[in-house]
Amino acid sequence: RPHEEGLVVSREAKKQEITPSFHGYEEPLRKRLKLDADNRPKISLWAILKSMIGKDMTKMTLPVSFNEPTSLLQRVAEDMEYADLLDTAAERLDSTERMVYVAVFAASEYASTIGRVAKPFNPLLGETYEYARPDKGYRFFIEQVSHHPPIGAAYAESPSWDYYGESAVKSKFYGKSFDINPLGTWFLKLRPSSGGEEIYTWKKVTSSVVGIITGNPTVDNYGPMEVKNWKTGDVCILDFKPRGWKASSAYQVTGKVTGADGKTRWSIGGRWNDKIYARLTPGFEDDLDRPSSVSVRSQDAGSTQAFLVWQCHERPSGIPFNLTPFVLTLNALPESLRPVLAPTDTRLRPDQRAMEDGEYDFAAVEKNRVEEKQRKKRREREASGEDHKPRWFTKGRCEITGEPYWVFNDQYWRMRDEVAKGGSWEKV
Ligand code: CLR
Repeated sequence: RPHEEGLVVSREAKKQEITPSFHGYEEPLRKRLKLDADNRPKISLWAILKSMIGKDMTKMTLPVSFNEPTSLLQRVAEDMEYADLLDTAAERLDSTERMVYVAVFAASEYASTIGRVAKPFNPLLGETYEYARPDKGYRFFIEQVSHHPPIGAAYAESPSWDYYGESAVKSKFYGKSFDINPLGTWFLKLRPSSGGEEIYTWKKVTSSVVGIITGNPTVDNYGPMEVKNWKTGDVCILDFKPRGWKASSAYQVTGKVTGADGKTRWSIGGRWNDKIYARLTPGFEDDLDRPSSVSVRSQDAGSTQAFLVWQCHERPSGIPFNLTPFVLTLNALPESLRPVLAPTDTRLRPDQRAMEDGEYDFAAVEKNRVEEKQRKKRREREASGEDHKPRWFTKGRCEITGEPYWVFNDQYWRMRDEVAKGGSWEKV
C-alpha cells in the first residue's frame, strides 16, 4: 500500500506496519569509532579553496582528508536526533502548541552542524540508507534519486508522524564564504492524539561556512523559515540570525507562532546550538486550560513564563571528526543488521568505512574506484538512451499544498521483511 494522500492511517495500524523493520537493530547503540582521534593532516582550507571561487560543491575535487565519514544521506538522517519533539507535538491538544514543538524540531536540526567543517561523502546514484530506532518507534529511509543535480528522497515514519522531503542543495563558494542553499520542501504529517491528521511544511535555511580566509572556518545557519500548518492555518516564522560581527548574535533564533486569526500566541527564542524557549502571549492562557497543557505553565495559574522546549544533547569532546554521539550510531554495522541490509546501503561503502577507520589513503583509492564505476554506468545509460529510474520513490504532487514531492512506494521495508524471513534482495 503506497502512502496515499487523504487516507488517514491510525496510529495503531502504523505501529503494526513499522515494528517488523526493527529486525537487525537489537544490539546496543554504538558509542565509539575504531579510531580514538582523527589525525587528519591539517591543511588550510583557504589554501585549497582559493582557486575554486565561483564553483559549486559538485565541481570541487578535494583531498579525502576534507571529508568526514558520513554521507549526505546520513546527514539527512541526522534530522531525526530530536524526533521526540514530534512525539510531544502530537500529544498537545492545542494546535498552536503543537506548532511550537514542530517549529523547534525544524530548528533542532542545526545543532549538529557545529564544528563539522568537512565534506560528507557524495552518495552514488541509487545509494540508499535506512535507520530504525526500536527504542523511539521510528524508521527512516532515503534514496539518492538523482546524481546531477544531487537529490535525495527521504521518508521517515512513526506511529504519530511521517516526515518526508527532498534533500537537494545549491552550493557556491564565494571566497569569503561557502554557501549551501537547501531547495526542497519538507513535509510533516502529524497524527495528533486528539484525532485527525495535519500537514506542516517548511524549507531549510542557508548553511554557510564562514571564516575561511581568516583560518577559523565555522558553520553558520541563517535566514527566515516559515512553518505552516495547512489544516489550521497556524504559522510559525523563525528567524535565524546571521553570525555577523557581534558575538552575541551567533546562533540566535527568534520566532512567533500565529493562529489562523493572525494573532501571536507564542514567542520563541534561544540559540540553535544550545536551548530554545517559548512563551505564551498574555491573554491566551484560557485556550490552554486543559490537562495536557499543565506542564507549560508554572505553578501559579495564568503565568506566562518562558519554558524550555528543547535542549541540545551533550557534545562530549574527543569524538573523532567532531561527530555527535547520535552520528556515531548512523554508520554502525552490527552483525545482526548486515544480513538484512540492502546491498545499496551507505554502511557498505568501502571508502567511507576506510575513512571512519582512519585509513585515508585507502579511502581515497576506493572513492575513486566507486566513482569511476558510477561514471562508466552513466556513460552506458547515456549510450542506450535510458533514464535512471529511482527504485523506491516516484514523483507525485501533494494534493494539499500543490507542491511536487517524492512518493515513497513502501516496497523497501516490505522487501526487507522478506529478506529477514530468508529471502534475498533482488538486484537493485
Ligand atoms: C544542512 C542541513 C540540510 C542538509 C545539508 C546538506 C548539505 C550539508 C549541510 C546540511 C550542512 C553543511 C555541509 C553541507 C554540505 C557541505 C557542508 C555539511 C547537513 C560543509 C560544512 C562544507 C564543508 C566545506 C568543504 C570545502 C570542506 O538539511
